[in-house]
Amino acid sequence: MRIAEARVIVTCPGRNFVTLKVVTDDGVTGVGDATLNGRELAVAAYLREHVVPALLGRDPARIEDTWQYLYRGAYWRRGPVTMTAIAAVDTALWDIKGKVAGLPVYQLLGGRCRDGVTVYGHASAATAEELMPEIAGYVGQGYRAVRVQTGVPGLSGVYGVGKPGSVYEPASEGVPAEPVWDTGRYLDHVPRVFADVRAEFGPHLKLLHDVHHRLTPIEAARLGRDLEPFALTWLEDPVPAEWQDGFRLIRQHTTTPLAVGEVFTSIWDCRELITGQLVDYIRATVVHAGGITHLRRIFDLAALHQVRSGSHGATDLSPICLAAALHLDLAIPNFGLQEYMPHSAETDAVFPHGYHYEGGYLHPAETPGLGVDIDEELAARYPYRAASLPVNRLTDGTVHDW
Ligand code: EZ4
Ligand code: CO
Repeated sequence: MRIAEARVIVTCPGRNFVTLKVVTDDGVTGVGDATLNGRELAVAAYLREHVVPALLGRDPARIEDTWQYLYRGAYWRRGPVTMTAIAAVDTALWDIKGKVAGLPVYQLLGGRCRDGVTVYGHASAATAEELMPEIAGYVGQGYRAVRVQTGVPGLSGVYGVGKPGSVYEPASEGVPAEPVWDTGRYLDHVPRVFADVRAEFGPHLKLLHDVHHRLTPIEAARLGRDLEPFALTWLEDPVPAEWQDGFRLIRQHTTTPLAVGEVFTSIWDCRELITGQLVDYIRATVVHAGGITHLRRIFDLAALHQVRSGSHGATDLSPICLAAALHLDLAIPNFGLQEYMPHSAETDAVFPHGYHYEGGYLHPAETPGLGVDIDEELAARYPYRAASLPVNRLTDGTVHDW
């Protein structure tokens, strides 16, 4: 069997997605997510111009060899554009292997380690009053873990806080928006919110919070300490992800568990964090960290050091990435949690899939391969629309981390 064709499909059913569809000379197809939020066309060009021509005629069964060929062979290793492109190829080849074998991908990865994939939902609201019903809504649907984000008094909007009841969307059309950030107000407000949430929902609901890389290490250490009475499951992205030494400092001050990794693209970004046990959850994803093959390698290293998975699963990761994540989540011994934010109805229609949510768990499809596809005719009705993630500024106008 040979790779006969590979198509790069860009579509915007409410938001932009890039997809690679690999077709074999036997007519078997496989899909891979190649979406890099706000930089979509860079990956599309990398695939179209540099990767697809080299794939044609290759044996689709050689997944690891193809990964090595694309990673080592490029000379320019790592980085989000390269690793997202490699991920798309890798994911599509796993899908093909599953279809050829007649098995869902999790079976190829060693089979089930658990009955279902525990997911966490996103409760967010501008005010504490609006927040409580949001959390209650998730509890009512059977969620056992909820990420809690709120607005901060004195700030007009906060990244990661969506409108209750609407699909989460961090990007906006055109060039970046420039919201204003104030660390002091944030550090003062967040522990109060968690005190109220714990009082309302009791000790057993798993609570998470995402800092979005906006603090310094010592500020994050203080927040971790202030949140200790409320026993968070994790504090996410407390400082910019490349500040590996920063995590050592935070660790020295707090027992609040730490999670990081949604922007990581390879094992080299998190090697010290994992081997030094400086974090508790590694949140790298299939689509941005080199596909199922490389993410498995990261999770295996993490397993040796008591670090668990907590893969990113926001709405800018397509249903193909979510499907792939579920197969991996089911098969690894050190699974922690999976982020889950339902896609819009338009997105779900463009990516027909067999995974389903039930009582706090997601379950991958039992059909061969990943159990997800792209409806190319429908996708063609939604042309690309330029959109960007925001740029964070302090009150004096300085560009800040996020
Ligand atoms: O910032 O998906 O945990 N989820 C997040 C998301 C990410 C976006 C980036 O594209 O932090 O909001
Ligand atoms: Co996050």
